[in-house]
Amino acid sequence: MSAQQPVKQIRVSPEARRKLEEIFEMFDRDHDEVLNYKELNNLQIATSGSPIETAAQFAFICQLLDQNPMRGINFAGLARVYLDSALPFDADLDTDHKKLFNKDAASDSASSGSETK
Ligand SMILES: [Ca+2]
Repeated sequence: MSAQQPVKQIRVSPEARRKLEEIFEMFDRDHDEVLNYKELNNLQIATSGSPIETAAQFAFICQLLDQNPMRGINFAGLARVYLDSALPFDADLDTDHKKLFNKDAASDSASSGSETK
């Protein structure tokens, strides 16, 4: 038994990967494959309702994810935000994905009059 396993790559199920890709593409507005401060901030506001307050905070997040703050967070970095339990983020991929893409389900009411099969 080894004392400690190095954290290299986290496991991402196909479903989680699809959700991550949808979220990433939605917020990577300039399609440069990284989420910069502004883009990650938009994601943060859309999911948690509160912004990343300072560029320093963004830089700190980048450091936690082994990302370059001058560029931003790439797909692997975003995956770690949601799926790496060693990191101090409490974001839930399914919850956030629903918030972003499934607005109907979030405010599901008893009426199902217009539902199609
Ligand atoms: Ca970008």
